[in-house]
Amino acid sequence: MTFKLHTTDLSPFGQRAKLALRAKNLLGETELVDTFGGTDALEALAPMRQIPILEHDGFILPESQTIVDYLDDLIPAPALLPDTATGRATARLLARIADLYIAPHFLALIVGMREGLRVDQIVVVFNALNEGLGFAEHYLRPDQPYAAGNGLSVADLALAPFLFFVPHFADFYGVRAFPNTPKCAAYLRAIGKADPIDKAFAEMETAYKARKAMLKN
Ligand SMILES: N[C@@H](CCC(=O)N[C@@H](CS)C(=O)NCC(=O)O)C(=O)O
Repeated sequence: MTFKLHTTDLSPFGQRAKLALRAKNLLGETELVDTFGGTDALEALAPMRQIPILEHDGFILPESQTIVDYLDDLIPAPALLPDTATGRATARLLARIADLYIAPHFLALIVGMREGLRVDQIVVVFNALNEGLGFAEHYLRPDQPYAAGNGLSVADLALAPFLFFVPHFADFYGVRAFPNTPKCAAYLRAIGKADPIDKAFAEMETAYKARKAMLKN
């Protein structure tokens, strides 16, 4: 089996797909194409022109969650969904909360790193982000390293890469991280030590530092 993943280390969507390849032990047989989104080369693969895009034996698949689900169908073990119906539903719900209520606010913060944001804009974006984090907070359990079930699941693959950025962006914009979501903060600390999330976080840390250094010049 050969895989090709178009992605870049800084992208939380890309890391979600890459984490699925790591979890399934497929990274060794994956060609990684380091690219940002929005290029003509990507449009030739998928009309959304966004990363990540997975290629597998001629099948071309965009959309991070769809890629995760595809890999979980293709290689069933280790499963990326818990055993029980409620556990599976909770994992899917948390991944959906990440996509619908957390991810959208990151674009403004990423663009703002380059172009700057006024204080009132920073307040609006972080209020919205904190509301989205509050939705995840409601479903996270205290004292559990994983977001749903007893092991790594689609919930961790979706949530952790976004939560990674929360303290970094809070630091960058001079606001408090997780002001009303202590379970999200504790979850981030715990999941960041779990394999293979630790490897994704190490890559993201390096890529984030490089981005900040580039913006300074
Ligand atoms: N819903 C998509 C979102 C992917 C996405 O927004 N990717 C960004 C990079 S983090 C991108 O490629 N942006 C370029 C563009 O939209 O032109 C997914 O889950 O894969």
